[in-house]
Amino acid sequence: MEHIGLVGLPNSGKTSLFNALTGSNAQVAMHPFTTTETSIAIAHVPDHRLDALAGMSRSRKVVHAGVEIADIAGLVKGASSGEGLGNRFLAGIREVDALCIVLRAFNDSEIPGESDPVEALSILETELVIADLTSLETQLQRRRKALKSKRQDNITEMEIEVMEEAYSLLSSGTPLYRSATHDPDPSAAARAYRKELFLLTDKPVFCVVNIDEVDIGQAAGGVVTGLGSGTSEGTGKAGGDTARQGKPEDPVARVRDALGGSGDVIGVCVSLEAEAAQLSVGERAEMLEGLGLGEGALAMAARAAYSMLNRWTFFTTGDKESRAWSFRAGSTAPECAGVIHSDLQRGFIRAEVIGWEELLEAGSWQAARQAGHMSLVGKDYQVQDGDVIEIRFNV
Ligand SMILES: Nc1nc2c(ncn2[C@@H]2O[C@H](COP(=O)(O)OP(=O)(O)OP(=O)(O)O)[C@@H](O)[C@H]2O)c(=O)[nH]1
Ligand SMILES: [Mg+2]
Repeated sequence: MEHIGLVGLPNSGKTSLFNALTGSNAQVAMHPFTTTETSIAIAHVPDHRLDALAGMSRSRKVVHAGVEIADIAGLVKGASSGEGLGNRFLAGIREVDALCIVLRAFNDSEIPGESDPVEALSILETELVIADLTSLETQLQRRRKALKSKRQDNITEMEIEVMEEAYSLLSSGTPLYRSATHDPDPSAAARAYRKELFLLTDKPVFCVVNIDEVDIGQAAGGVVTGLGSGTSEGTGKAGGDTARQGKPEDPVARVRDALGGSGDVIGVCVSLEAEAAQLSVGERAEMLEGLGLGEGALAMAARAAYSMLNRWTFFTTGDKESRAWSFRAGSTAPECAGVIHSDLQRGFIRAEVIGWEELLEAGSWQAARQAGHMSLVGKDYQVQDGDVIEIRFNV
């Protein structure tokens, strides 16, 4: 399961977001550093395609894909040299596959903390870069020494090169995820090796800008959408800009500019989403709809995380269960079968595949098969996002 860490300054709303995403009840408070230890919980990824398929199959059970979320202690300027909770954030971040940077843009004079999201982003990036530099320096020294004394002859030039390249980027203040040159098309070996360095900024990022309630009302459907490099950027920007006439520039747009395309940026009013998350599914949909928030931020955040991690979803459906399975984009049918169970991959014979929309149109598996809409695919088939699959196997 993918693992995403929430990173941000104190009082940016990380724990509130964590609770909303995972249905947890971790402590939220106005004082800084409320969270001191990392907590981890699973967020179910809302998916309307799965709901529709489950409805069609009258499934007794519906299983959404999940993603693991870690709520990490806040960090402040100087954290890498001991300010605030110091390096407590490091352990939490090392483990995750991707970073969700939470930036406060809501104003509340009673709650201390930075409320300029661009300033916050710059502080966070500086701390992450310093932490990476420190860790890389130690690793480089160790490697150079080993190379010199020939104690360890399995260190290659490539490895030193990868380290030095990363070092020079970080020294110029650039988080690795911002560097296009860092990742044009490194060899598989270089890529694998870089992962072993466990650098914090060598992970994909996306930003959640925690906006004010008033801004949602004014920018209904605008500010809240717009996955930076993704599908709805146009509408997101347009909505935000027109809605904010006479106001300072849209904080989401400002963060998007500051991040320069290195990750998706989503505006979320975390306090509202947290409230909505307490409601039943029906009431929640009603509340979000009433506020012009559509499906809400949780689904959007999950999608941003998925696209960032290069994950797609396939489905299985039947009267017993409908289920969403997450897989690495580009996987073959047997690899996807292996996501369900290793036996299915080992004994894979072929699979019946149909797009989720086509299946819904047909009305049932049976009807789709009779109408000849089902494809019978072999081991080379590359599974597409939204495919519904039935696997034939024999072990
Ligand atoms: N007005 C407003 N307040 C919010 C919003 N999100 C969070 N808060 C408040 O901000 C304070 C801090 O929220 P938390 O979720 O505890 O923030 P955190 O980032 O986890 O803070 P630390 O654990 O201290 O790093 C609480 O009083 C929340 O109620 C929001 O969208 N609007
Ligand atoms: Mg917290």
